[in-house]
Amino acid sequence: PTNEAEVEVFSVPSYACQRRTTLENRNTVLTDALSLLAENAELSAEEGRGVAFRRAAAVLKVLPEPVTDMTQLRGLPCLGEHSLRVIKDILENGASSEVESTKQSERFKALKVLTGIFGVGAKTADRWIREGIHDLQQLKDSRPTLNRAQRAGLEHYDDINQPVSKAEADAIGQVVEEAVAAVLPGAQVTLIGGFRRGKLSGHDVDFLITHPEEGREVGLMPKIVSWLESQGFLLYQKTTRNSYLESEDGPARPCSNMDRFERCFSVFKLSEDEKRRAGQTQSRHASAEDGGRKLWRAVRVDLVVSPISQFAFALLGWTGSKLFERELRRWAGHEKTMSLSSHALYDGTQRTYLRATSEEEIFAHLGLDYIPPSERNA
Ligand code: DCP
Ligand code: MG
Repeated sequence: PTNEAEVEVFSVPSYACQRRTTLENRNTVLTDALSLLAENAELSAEEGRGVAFRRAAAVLKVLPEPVTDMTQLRGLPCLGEHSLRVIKDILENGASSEVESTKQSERFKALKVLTGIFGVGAKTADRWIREGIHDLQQLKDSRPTLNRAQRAGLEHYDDINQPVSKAEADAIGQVVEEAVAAVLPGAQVTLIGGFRRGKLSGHDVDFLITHPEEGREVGLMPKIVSWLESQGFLLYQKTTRNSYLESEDGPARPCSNMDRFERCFSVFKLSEDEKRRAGQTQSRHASAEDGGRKLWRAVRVDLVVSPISQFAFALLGWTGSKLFERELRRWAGHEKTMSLSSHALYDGTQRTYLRATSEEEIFAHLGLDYIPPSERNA
């Protein structure tokens, strides 16, 4: 629609889970700026501000045209005073002074470098910065006590901070399929996270594993991990009982099976061999030039095992994006008096858990139009 001044005016529903957000984005200059401010807020323990910037960026991601004039933003949801100021600055001056000064700030740069170490969160990075540690050399020189994850993170820093391609994700997928087929025939592996949404690269590779017969997945994760370890695929791994619920704000609790839901954080060793076997690189033989050249890379891989009864919830909960997930839970709680987790959906009005065997059913329970993974890139 257009208004009197003939400027295009957009209309957008307020929850990201009501919108179709593809990877096509006409406003990357604006969304990159707001995402950087979101990241800075998240790294500074200002979660509320982080979410506000993420929501604002997500609204701009669905606009069909580049924003050229502030009047086009009239009536759009989630654009607070602060985000509007940043957008205005960019439209008028080509850049936002706040974004530029954040990018240049020693603190932001140090937080980025230090949290780039797998196993290091904002809290640890902040403590190191207060101790005067701003980069990896200073960290190494200060000989801090590191846990096993952080030691692996530091050792494989460059690899882990290099984006993972879809081809690499698929090659790892083949190995995981092989592991699962070896330890529990009939178990199923699904690529989740950003790659399921159609992204061409990611910071890690995420897989969800289940078995069509309830209960057969019990004890599966340690077996998969042992197989991968015996074949030399794991540079690091830590298997935990799922901690997803504990980190969430919702009170959703599954009625049973929660202890079966396991997660493995790993650093995977992906060699040229696997990529070749997956048919992605030219067939070649080791040559003299390979002397000293590393023929593998480290990749962050997350594995999740779910019982089939919770599979649809796990699939929906682990496909993302993070903002899309957050908005689904906010929609459930605020608009439907329901509580959604990656295990279950609880209806607070009927005081009962709602069953679902597909993502489509969960959207239907929530009174939302179905949004396919490729349109959850909020
Ligand atoms: N997830 C979540 N909340 C968490 C952890 C995970 O909602 N605390 C979900 C949403 C994510 C998915 O799990 O999309 C996978 O997490 P990632 O951090 O790997 O995110 P992506 O796969 O979306 O991004 P990337 O491409 O950077 O890996
Ligand atoms: Mg991921």
